[in-house]
Amino acid sequence: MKITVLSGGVGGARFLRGLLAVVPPADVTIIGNVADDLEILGLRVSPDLDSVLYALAGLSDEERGWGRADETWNALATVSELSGDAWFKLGDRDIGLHLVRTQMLSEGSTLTEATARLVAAYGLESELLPATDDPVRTFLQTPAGTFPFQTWFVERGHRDEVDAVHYAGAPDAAPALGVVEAIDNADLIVITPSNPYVSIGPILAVAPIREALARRNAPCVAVSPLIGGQAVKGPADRMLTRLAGGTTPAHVVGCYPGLIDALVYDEADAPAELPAGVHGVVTRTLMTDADARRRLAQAVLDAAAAVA
Ligand code: FO1
Repeated sequence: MKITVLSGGVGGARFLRGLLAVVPPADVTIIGNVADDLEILGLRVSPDLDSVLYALAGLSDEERGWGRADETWNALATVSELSGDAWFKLGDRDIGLHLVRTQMLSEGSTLTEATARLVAAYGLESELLPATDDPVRTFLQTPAGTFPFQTWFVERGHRDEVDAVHYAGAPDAAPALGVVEAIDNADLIVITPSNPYVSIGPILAVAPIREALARRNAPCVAVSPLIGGQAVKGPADRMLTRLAGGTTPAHVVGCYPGLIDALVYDEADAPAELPAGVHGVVTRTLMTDADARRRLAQAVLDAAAAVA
């Protein structure tokens, strides 16, 4: 069974670890968000692609959720001493990956090619595709001004309420090679438990990707990122409250109009009334350990079987 996963952020990477424990990794194509990407200290950083790479390679820092385990921070300390941009914390090991990616891009490779090389180097069997090779970037409009994603999220600690989300570059962006085919040819499409606005939204903002999902033949199952109406980490709950008017499973479904057939959501949010045509599956969604991750992945497969 071919499974295509739309993934963003830390929740996406955690979910994928569970999924790849219950299905053959070679059956899975991952489409990653790239609108969080940034250029900093001369390096091209793709946080959401890297969260997937590190998670699948068994290299991620489990507690932090981003970056590598056993990290050291010597380069960043020097950046700090020299009054450079140290607000975005790049560890020494992580920097090594950014050096390789940045060199490949500066020599003319696409992000898709650079990512494929990293996937191969780590011996991963799943395919990891950036949603697009074009520069799509998320901007948050807030009462304090409009900020690029990482400025708002990391530098300002996502303290500003969000009035609107913009995906700069999306109207002109083309899907990366293989992305639309992966959706068209999938037997199952999954949307990971990620922030609908800043993790999945930028993928769907690329029109041919959204269109492929809208005309899907395969079931599309989303996992809610909220538990008891609250985000496990990050600003998803505050964003849904302000932008969607609430944090129930129905509000999550409302972020994906016409695009999903089932929503897997937490028992703390049950019972929920979902819009017609969207099947609900209730389970425990907190991914505390390998067992919990596997159970959640299995719930997604069960949801797919129920709506197929
Ligand atoms: N998140 C933070 O909260 N603070 C950081 O300093 C930070 C650095 C960082 C470096 C590399 C990387 O791949 C991710 C990093 N993240 C950091 C996470 C990242 O900003 C977000 O988790 C994602 O962009 C959200 O999808």
